[in-house]
This record gives sequence, C-alpha cells and structure tokens, in this order.
Amino acid sequence: MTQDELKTLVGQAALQYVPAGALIGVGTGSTVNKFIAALSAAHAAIRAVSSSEASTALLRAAGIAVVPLEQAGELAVYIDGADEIDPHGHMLKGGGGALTREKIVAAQARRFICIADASKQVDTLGRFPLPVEIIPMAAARLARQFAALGGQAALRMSGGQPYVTDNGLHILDVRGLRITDPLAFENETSQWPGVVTVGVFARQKASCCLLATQQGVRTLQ
Ligand code: ABF
Repeated sequence: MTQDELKTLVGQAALQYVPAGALIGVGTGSTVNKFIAALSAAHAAIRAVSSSEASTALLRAAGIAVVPLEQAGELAVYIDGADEIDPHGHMLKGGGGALTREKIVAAQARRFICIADASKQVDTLGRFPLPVEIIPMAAARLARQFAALGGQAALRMSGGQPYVTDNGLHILDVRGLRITDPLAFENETSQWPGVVTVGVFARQKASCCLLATQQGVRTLQ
C-alpha cells in the first residue's frame, strides 16, 4: 500500500470511534482529510468542532455541520493526526500550522484518537522539527532560548513572508531537539514569554493511536 492508501485505511478505521449523533472534534492534515471523506461517505449524522479553517471548509463541503467551540460542551472524541508519536502516546504536532486550535479542541474532548501511518512512530520525539506558535516580537529571543536546549529555530516562511497561522501569529520550527521527557519539556517551554503553543502534546496525549501498517491498522492503547 502507498502512504496515501495507508492514510485512507486509518481514516476509515477511525469511524468506529465516532458515536452515532455525536458532537466530535476534528483535527487537521492529510490523514484527517481521509477521515472527513470517510465520514462523508458513511453519511454519519454527526456535528463537528474543527481545529482549522482548512478542515472547516472540507467538513462543510462534505455536508457536516460545524459548531463553534464556544457553543460546544464536552466533545465525545477528538480525532487528529500527528507528525510523530512515541510509545507512550506523546505526540509532536503542528506541521500543518494548526497546533494551537488543535490543543484547545483536544482539551475539550473525552478521548483523543490519534490516526497516523506507521512512518510517524518514533522512540523519542524530535526528529521532526518542533513547531512553536509564537508572538512575532519574541522570535529572536525564543530562538536563543531553544538554542540553549540544543535546538536550531527558524521562522516558518511562506512565499517569502513569515507564515501566518489562523490566529494571525507566526511559527518557529525547531530542529535538533531530542525530547526525552515530553511532559517536562511541554511544561517548561509553554511558560516562556512569547510562546503561545508548543507542538508537544504530552499533557493531552493520545488515549489511543490507530497506526496504519502494511499488515493493517494496529491499535496502540
Ligand atoms: C495535524 O496534521 C498536525 O498536528 C500534524 O502536523 C499534521 C499531520 O499531518 P498529516 O496527516 O498530513 O501527516 O494533525
């Protein structure tokens, strides 16, 4: 199977975690796009809170009602992809730039189901550059703080300009980190002035990970 087919497989597998008629959280990215397609094909009578403008547009195009988080109570489940996942369910996320809204929506859900293909599985987080959404004026100072941890931070660019998130902010991508204690790392760096969200999800780790492999979908609890 190609990587695209693996994403389709795991997107379909996630349907079993969606209770009939539920209000669910939906993440962002190419794997989640497969999940949205599966939801649409299943004609599931659900409503969704979305973590990005991109997913909102896809959900609406699929005929799924999108509810603002402000009007939603607890979500039955949050389904999202990841850039890396470790054996304990800690994730590195934000390659798609939606990490802040992803963390907010995930915080309001009873369960976090991570959907990914096997290439995302790692022993230690940090091979993928860590996304950090920041207040723009803090960029240089935060780059120095990450350098002190052994990381090389670069401002994410798009078309020659700093990339702008759905929140109107910027992203630093930090290479060269080896995040051996994700919870301590998230707790520490989240408090640095100018950091809005770090892409380490350890406080809100996955309750369950569906991993697409050549042998089928494995469930890691
Ligand atoms: C989002 O989508 C992100 O947090 C992560 O960056 C990305 C994974 O994307 P893909 O499924 O396209 O690999 O969930």
